[in-house]
Amino acid sequence: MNKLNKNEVLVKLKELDKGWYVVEESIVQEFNFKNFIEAFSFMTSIAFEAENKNHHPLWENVYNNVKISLSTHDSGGLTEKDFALAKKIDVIYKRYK
Ligand code: H2B
Repeated sequence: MNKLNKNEVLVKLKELDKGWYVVEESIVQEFNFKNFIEAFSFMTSIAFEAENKNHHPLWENVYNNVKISLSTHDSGGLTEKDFALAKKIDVIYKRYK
């Protein structure tokens, strides 16, 4: 899969919900929930999507907070796959808002 250039990344970033930011070769977002169970349920929904797309997040969970970082290691940077998964994550998160 083709690595996106800086300009393409900025264009794609605008298509996502607020809060996603670029860190080196990845996009990052933090999500907050009522409690741990909601945070974990959110992660479980993403896990099914990740398996389905064969594209997996790097993430960190502390109680009600989930920090997600997306990158395509196989391509050495950001690709369409990261933005497709980010979009899906935005949709899933709306269930908890
Ligand atoms: N997930 C992410 N985020 N980046 C990858 O490059 C990646 C992945 N590669 N999930 C996949 C699996 C790869 O390891 C397999 C072999 O297709």
